[in-house]
Amino acid sequence: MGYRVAIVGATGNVGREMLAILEELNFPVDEMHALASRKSKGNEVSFGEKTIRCQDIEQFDFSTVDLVLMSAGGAVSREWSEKIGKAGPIVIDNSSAFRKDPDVPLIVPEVNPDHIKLAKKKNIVANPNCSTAQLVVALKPLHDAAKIKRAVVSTYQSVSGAGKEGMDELWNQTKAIYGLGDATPKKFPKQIAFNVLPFIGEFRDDGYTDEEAKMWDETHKMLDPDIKLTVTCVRVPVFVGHSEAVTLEFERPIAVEEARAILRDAPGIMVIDKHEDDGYITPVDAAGEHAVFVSRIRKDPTVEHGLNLWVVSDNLRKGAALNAVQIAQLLDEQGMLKTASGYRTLTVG
Ligand code: 2RA
Repeated sequence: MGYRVAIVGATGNVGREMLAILEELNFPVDEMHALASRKSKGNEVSFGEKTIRCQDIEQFDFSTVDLVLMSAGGAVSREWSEKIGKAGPIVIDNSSAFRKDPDVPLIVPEVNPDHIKLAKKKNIVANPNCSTAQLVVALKPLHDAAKIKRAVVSTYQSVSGAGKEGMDELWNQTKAIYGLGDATPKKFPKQIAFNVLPFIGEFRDDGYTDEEAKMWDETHKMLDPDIKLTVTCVRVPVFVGHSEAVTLEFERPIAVEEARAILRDAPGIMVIDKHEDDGYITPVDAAGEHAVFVSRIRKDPTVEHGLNLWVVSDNLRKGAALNAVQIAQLLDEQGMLKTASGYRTLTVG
């Protein structure tokens, strides 16, 4: 006996990855519904061997499903998630709409699985921002070992974080710069091909962007509000995979070898750290993978207990769709998901 699942935003980058990962991880699905706005109604998506036609969200009866994965942006989520939660199913929401809500758990299963019980309050679980998800997976085991006092993070975020339009813009501008079309920026504020943009999201009054604020707000909610975190988010001309240069200052001493061993043993992490020309990870290597990769682990000699790391992950997977499916697995393991005939007692592997 499996679940009746609906995906809102099924035709987007993350929606398609959600469908692929539910299938890859053998999540127990009895029925799958693809939902989209009226303009995408009738479009088709694949789920395993099946082709599913998108239905209009406005016409769908949410009381007929057990689990809803939302990936249609903040406005759609603000309009729908609470209504859906009240109709019965648990919503796993990929947008920023509920991440700061004290009655909604924000979950990365490797980091704070114990927060999941709070989902009963509104039937909503929030999925973190992509750049935060990979960061907290890497920070959690080091924080447990030596307590992080301060972190300085610079991101190198791929264009797929801005959706399919972001990917199309990089592709089209790259061609246009070689004389095959129009290179005018549309999705990004400046040219992204052969360039880097020190700006993601929207400016706040303090000069930071909301993308930067998400990283400290979400890290504080999931891991520890006492970690001092300062961030610069940068968009780079990479299709898939976010990278982060991370500088950490600890309360207690932690040697490079010890940190490497801790990270190697930690869930969800793969350490690739050899002092060879290709002994580190890049976003091209990480695309399509499930792990958070850590490379370039080295001492920061400018502070008393400091380390530098390079952290890379597939932003559409661990940064979005994979983490959402892992939350669904956690809900299943905890017996918090209802099926058509009651709660499942079996757990998925
Ligand atoms: C980005 N973090 O990369 C965003 C997507 N959630 O634009």
